Amino acid sequence: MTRTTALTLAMAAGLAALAAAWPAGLSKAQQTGHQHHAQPTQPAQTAKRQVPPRGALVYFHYPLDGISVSERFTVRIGLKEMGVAPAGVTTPVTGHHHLLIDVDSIAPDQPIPADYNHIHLGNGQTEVVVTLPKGRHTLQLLLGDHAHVPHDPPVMSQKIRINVR
Ligand SMILES: [Cu+2]
Repeated sequence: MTRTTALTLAMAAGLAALAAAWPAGLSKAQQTGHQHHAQPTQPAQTAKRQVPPRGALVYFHYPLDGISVSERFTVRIGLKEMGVAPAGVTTPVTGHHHLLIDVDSIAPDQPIPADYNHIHLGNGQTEVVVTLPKGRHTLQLLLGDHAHVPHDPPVMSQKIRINVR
């Protein structure tokens, strides 16, 4: 991604999304802001990945694949067969949403990065307002467990393409 994208997103996503849930592994210096939840007590590499129920599905209510949107728009998220819980909550069969913007691939056994391309909805939100530069972008949803680690297999949406006009 370009730096322009990063800066634009920084303004758009705001503190709510970005500060919501830094994964473990970032340095103290990077963990500015707040801690709404307990940090994992183990390194994520050794954490056992949660198994999602049959039929678990995360999907876009909005936007849909192929549409054009204005620069500032709301992403609305749907989830089947599982529940949404804030980061840090270990209730079975729950997770919190992540919006991946222009991300090619992720490491499914690692905590989801927290940066301008990986937006954590760590307070249990099911929608998020984003602002993107004009042009083509991809969006994808990925559920993460209490420690921001994807389930096994990952509960991940289709990658959609949008045009920001
Ligand atoms: Cu997360």
